[in-house]
Amino acid sequence: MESPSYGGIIQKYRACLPVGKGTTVVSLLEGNTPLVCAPRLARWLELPEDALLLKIEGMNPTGSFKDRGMTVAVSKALEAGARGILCASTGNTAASAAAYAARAGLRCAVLLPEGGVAAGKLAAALMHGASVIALRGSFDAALALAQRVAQEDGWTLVNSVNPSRIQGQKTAAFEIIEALGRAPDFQFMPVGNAGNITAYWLGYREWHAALKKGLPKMMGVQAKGAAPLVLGRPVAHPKTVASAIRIGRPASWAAALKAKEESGGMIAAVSDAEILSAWRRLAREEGVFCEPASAAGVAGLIRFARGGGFHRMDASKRKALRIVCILTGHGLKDPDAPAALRFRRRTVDPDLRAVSSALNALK
Ligand code: AN7
Repeated sequence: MESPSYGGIIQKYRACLPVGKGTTVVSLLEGNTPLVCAPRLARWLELPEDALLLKIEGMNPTGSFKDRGMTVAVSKALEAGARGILCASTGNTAASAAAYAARAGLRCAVLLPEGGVAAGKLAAALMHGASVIALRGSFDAALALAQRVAQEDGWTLVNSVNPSRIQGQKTAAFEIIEALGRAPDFQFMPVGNAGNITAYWLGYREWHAALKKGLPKMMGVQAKGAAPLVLGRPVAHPKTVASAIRIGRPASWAAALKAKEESGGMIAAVSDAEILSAWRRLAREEGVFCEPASAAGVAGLIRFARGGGFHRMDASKRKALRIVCILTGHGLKDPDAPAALRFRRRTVDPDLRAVSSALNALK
């Protein structure tokens, strides 16, 4: 059934995507996500109030940006008569693959780093009927194995090394351009396996090639304990509170560096403390609950702004400044993560005085 209004990213951007008349579109109406301003954060960073925008990719059907690429990858897999789809994942790719496979009537298998996947992501993969295999090893080991299984056993790999994934994901850049009427000046985003930064840069460049207008500086952000692109070498045992980007050997390594260099951007690392602080600030002051990995991009922005990164700009440019932060996944994906912030709460008897005194104590 065709949706009467918005029909997902393939319907909207068909002309720019590798789909044909023979492709049966597998969609959950992904994309069309909000671009929300963050005036308090902007003010705190001494930026113009309307300078800062959050692209809420957690509003996609399975709660992360992965759905944009997955609709294309699964539609193509179906068209090709695939036996099933397979991925390695820190969680969001698995949840997305499982949902789109369910919709397509395809089998789905996911290889996950044992103990390294947030509860909401694992729950989704299981609910959608995926075959879940926990691997005693890292995401990087899981991806290497998934690539071999795909080659030898004929599964279609739907990690972002699958070019259809990148094609679908690039549509987020088109949406940002449509919302702003131009590309932003800066885009901050978390980087794990580096598919997303590769896809955005592709989207922005395609638009630029057609219209010859400006391009954003691509500002990729990794967690300090999982920052191979900053260190210039793979990290054997990546560590960070942000489980989604606990990745030591990004598959799209070269493409991420290319995006950084061609755009005049940077790839930086932030500490777990900076990630948690940015994460809490977004939730408390802007009402936006993303997952910790998503807050890494915002932590990178905070570090850049406080280091005077926007000071060297002339006044008129500064006034029109547009900075977009990509919030890649929803906060509810990882309900255990807030424990790291040690919130206070009280348990009391159902009694008016007990509740009043608890309210006072929590002030
Ligand atoms: C919330 O699901 O790699 O740099 O297997 O879930 O394109 O890898 C997730 C990555 C950022 C990093 N934010 O994006 C997976 C997986 C969130 C994520 C990233 C991920 P890439």
